[in-house]
Amino acid sequence: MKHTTLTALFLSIIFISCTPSEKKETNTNDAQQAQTVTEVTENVSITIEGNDMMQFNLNKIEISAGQTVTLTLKHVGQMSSVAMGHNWVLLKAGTDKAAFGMAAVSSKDSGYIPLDMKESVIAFTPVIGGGESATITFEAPAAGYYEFICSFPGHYGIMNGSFVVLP
Ligand SMILES: [Cu+2]
Repeated sequence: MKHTTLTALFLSIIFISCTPSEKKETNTNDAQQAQTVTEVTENVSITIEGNDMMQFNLNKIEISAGQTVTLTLKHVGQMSSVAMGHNWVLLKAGTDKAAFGMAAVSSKDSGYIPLDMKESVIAFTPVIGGGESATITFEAPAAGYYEFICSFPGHYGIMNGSFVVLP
């Protein structure tokens, strides 16, 4: 009887002492996996869609500093680039997006990128219509908070979002 109790106690000690080390192993594996993912994602691909309802399907994009971004803008609607054109414009931090959007109205010839505000732009796609897509590649700007818009006349108020670059 006493012997059985001792055996049970001994077994449970083994069990208890095993449990933490198993957990540790799992954590190590997690850390290794996370590290592997970080190494692989020096390049990041993002697809953002615009539609005939004047909407982007994303209002936030998050990437990491140092990444090379391949961004595809896809117009999933059917309307033409004249009636419901979309572009994707990443603005430098601190840019007044309303001022940019209003200046863009009279900049049709330059793809609705106002030439006198071009220094406020980090990256941009051409204007596309329904069924079209455009892909651009650019280096992630410094860690921080940025905004993106569609600068087609009248769209920036609805078609905008945050672009976060993690350190
Ligand atoms: Cu648009």
